[in-house]
Amino acid sequence: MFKNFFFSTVCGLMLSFFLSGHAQSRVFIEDAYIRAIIPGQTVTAAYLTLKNESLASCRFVSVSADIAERAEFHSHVHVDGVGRMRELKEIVIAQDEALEFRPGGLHLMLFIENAEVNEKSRSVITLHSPDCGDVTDAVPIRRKAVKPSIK
Ligand SMILES: [Cu+2]
Repeated sequence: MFKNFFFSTVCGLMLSFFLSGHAQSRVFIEDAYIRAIIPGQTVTAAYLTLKNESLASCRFVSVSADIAERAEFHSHVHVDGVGRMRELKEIVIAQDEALEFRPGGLHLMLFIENAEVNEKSRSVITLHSPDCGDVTDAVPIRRKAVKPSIK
């Protein structure tokens, strides 16, 4: 009786140890898309959810996309009732948190010289973190808005 209790406790501890070990380095991108470039424009935005299921917070200092010459983290702020974008030099995502990049809020700004990239269907986006490593996803370029934008 006592032995059985002892064994199940040890097994339970070992199981939780393995599960937490497995969760390490789990930082990933979900629900990502890039807004198709409007002809004549040289910028577009990418939206995604960044999830941090690792055992530490992660600081991201830069972003890159293979269709863009340059990419930046942007936030949306209202100054005197006018919406403006601000570049963020870094973003931090705490352990077990999800960070949403959504229209009207935090987003990735992609600076694109060549509008022919619209013929592509995807772009590889990579977020660079000195403490958590690179997080990468092949992100679809969305031609049409899925839902009407709220202004
Ligand atoms: Cu922007």
